[in-house]
Amino acid sequence: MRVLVRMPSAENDLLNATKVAIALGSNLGDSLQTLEAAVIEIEQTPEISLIQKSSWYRTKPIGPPQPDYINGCITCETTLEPEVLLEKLHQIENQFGRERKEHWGARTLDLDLILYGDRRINTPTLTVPHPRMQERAFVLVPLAEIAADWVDPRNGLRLKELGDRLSQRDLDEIKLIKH
Ligand code: A4P
Ligand code: MG
Repeated sequence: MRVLVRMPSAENDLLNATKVAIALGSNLGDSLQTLEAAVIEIEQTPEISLIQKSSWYRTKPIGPPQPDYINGCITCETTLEPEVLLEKLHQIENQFGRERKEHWGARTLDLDLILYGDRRINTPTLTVPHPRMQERAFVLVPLAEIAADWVDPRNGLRLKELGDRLSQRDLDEIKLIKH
């Protein structure tokens, strides 16, 4: 009888890791400082390793009247399953004083899971790819900056191509503020 023993090792962890894209946003408090600190917090999670971080952009709010946002994106590798990763992101949001009052309302920190490898996920608590990513310059522009060739599994289009479909009006709503 053959017995397979799986040894936990850095190599195994790497083999099981999936590339994910996370969008960060903030429009309350010292947003830039919060976002930079949130990236460090994500990076310090043992099961997550940061691949790349985009520039930060000042963006006009979508939703009820509220202050401008700062938005950006990161790509990471993780061995966490999608729901566990979402839970971790919620924990970090809470750590930075996130309160959920109004739908699409102002927040100290919003962490959205945009892409999880090439998986399509539809559960009551998680939809991936993020259902509104293709219409949002504040997600597509920073994400295309660091992952232009990543393909949206819903339509086979690269992020760069999705970004090229944004209108000039959408693009006018976002301004690069920090590399
Ligand atoms: N949820 C489902 N799928 C996901 C996913 N892929 N990533 C669920 C993250 N969460 C996901 O989210 C509500 C619930 O969505 C979660 O409990 C989770 O189980 P939330 O963060 O509590 O609330 P929300 O962010 O207000 O809701 P939603 O619908 O995710 O809003 P969006 O689409 O993220 O929009 N304008 C600018 N300029 N910049 C922004 O960043 N963000 C929003 C929020 C509105 N306007 C904005 C911005
Ligand atoms: Mg959110």
